[in-house]
Amino acid sequence: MKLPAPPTEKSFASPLHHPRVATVIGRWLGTAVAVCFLTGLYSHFLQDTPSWLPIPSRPANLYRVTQGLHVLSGIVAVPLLLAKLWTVYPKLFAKFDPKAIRPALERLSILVLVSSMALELFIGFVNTLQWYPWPFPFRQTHYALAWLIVGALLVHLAVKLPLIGANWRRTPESAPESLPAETTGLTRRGLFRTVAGAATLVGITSVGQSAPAFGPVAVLAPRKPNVGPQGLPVNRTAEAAGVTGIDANWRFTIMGPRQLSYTLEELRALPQSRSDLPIACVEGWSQGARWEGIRMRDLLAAAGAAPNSRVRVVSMEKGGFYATSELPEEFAADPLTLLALRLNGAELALDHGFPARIIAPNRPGVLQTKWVHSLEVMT
Ligand SMILES: Nc1nc2c(c(=O)[nH]1)N[C@H]1C(S)=C(S)[C@@H](COP(=O)(O)O)O[C@H]1N2
Ligand SMILES: [Mo]
Repeated sequence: MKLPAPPTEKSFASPLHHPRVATVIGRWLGTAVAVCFLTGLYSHFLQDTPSWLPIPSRPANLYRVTQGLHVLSGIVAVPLLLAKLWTVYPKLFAKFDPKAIRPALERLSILVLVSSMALELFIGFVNTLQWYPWPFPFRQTHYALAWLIVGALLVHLAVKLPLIGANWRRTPESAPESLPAETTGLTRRGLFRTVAGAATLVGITSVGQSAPAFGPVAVLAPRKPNVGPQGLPVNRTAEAAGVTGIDANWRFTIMGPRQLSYTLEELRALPQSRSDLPIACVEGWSQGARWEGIRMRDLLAAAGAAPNSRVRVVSMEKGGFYATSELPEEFAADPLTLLALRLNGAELALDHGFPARIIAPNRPGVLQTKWVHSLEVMT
């Protein structure tokens, strides 16, 4: 019996596989990847600040916007990546000479690009579901993969530059819109609308986790930002963190030029300030809230430290990544930064960090340490 001949690139005659289509969808995907990469870098540097990079504490809502965009662009990139792969998959059947170096390197770079991007989008999405089913540290892996993607993408763009240039603008040969919708029954315009529509739909139904106006249609958003005690979600409960509350011996301490110790009653008796600031979680959800407590700079002044001191914040939580955090100079000095005792008009719920937590402007939620019991002045 004779087997039918295997398909070749020419077997896929639909104009939907034309380089012009790959160029158009590639531009959309490239835009999503660029937004995702830059906002991701920003988030990474806020959490792991190199000493040469001073990050300002304002605008107060900046991180809420950048991280909302990060998760949004990552989600939107999924249908765009699938569409891009579908457009170019006939290339898999192109004749391939295993001895020729250049095409082999080209294919290798595409293999690295596609697999690292698929993995990056997958672990990022799984992270928004608060699910960490792998043994490696998420943030470092996500960051390393991002650079791998950027490198492979630059190689890919350089290799394809002539083809991209030839198809950047619509020309009679590149966009023969009059061609019948041959094999697929879909015109190019139809394909573009379908892909743009799918990307918009997943975007609109998930962005509500950080943009309240889209809350009612946020069916894809894993978190509803207004659901939780005191109108604010909880990422890690006190129980999960092994924190049970306080007893009469509890003291809040500051280790600075002067060592201070306060009971909760004494903290409540200090001058209180109010800050309207969001919790903006790296996982994409964010929610604004009203916080009341003592300004960090006032606490530092009481301890005899400069208002722009670096401060180590220590939680009652034992161990784990979030048990301590560091306030860089600008964040400690910002008048909006509080040791918060109250949230939305009531004493902090235990799950929100009772008796005291940090709230500061323009910061990832992971650094808004809960159940704080001491501050250490570092400079
Ligand atoms: N000690 C401690 N603080 C913590 C956490 C934690 O696990 N332990 N989680 C952080 C994260 S990831 C977020 S998003 C915010 C959420 O604050 P909320 O639970 O009050 O909304 O708290 C932060 N503070
Ligand atoms: Mo978070």
